[in-house]
Amino acid sequence: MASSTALAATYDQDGHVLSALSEEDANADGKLNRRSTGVYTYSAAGLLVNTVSETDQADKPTGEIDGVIDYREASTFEYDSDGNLVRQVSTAAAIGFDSFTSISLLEYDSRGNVTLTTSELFANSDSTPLSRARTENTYNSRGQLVKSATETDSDGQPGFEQIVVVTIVYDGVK
Ligand SMILES: [Ca+2]
Ligand SMILES: [Ca+2]
Repeated sequence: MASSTALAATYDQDGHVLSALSEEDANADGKLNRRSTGVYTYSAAGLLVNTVSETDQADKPTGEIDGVIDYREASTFEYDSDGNLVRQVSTAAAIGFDSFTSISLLEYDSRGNVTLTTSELFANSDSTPLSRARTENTYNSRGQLVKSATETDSDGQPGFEQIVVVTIVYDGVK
């Protein structure tokens, strides 16, 4: 069974993608079974600040889309004065079902290495997260990652129930 996928995109004068289109005809019968669009927005400094993607998808690859969006995802990105990403909020939803929002915060050292990442996942507008994670990174004098400790909480009870620590040793570096 042949399939065809068509891709198209538009760009601004700096080469940033502004919009994207993807169409799929999995059984090459001339009827699309999936159509996705993306829209991208940038700050004056050229940093990506907002994305929205929408998908219209048939029930099966041999089916045909109906023009009604089935899945939508939107993200916003915030940066510090050095242009490092410090906050990302993404919401995804299959239309008619629960939506899920993830909020991630990042902190950096003076070299621009990520020292702390926290993320939380929420269903709908619930104030209590379904799950959350916190990763703390430690670097040596050369700026190489030597330790990464991740705590995760996904049981709905206060407190993190799992901790994973990874340590990395480099030859000849103290
Ligand atoms: Ca088709
Ligand atoms: Ca649809």
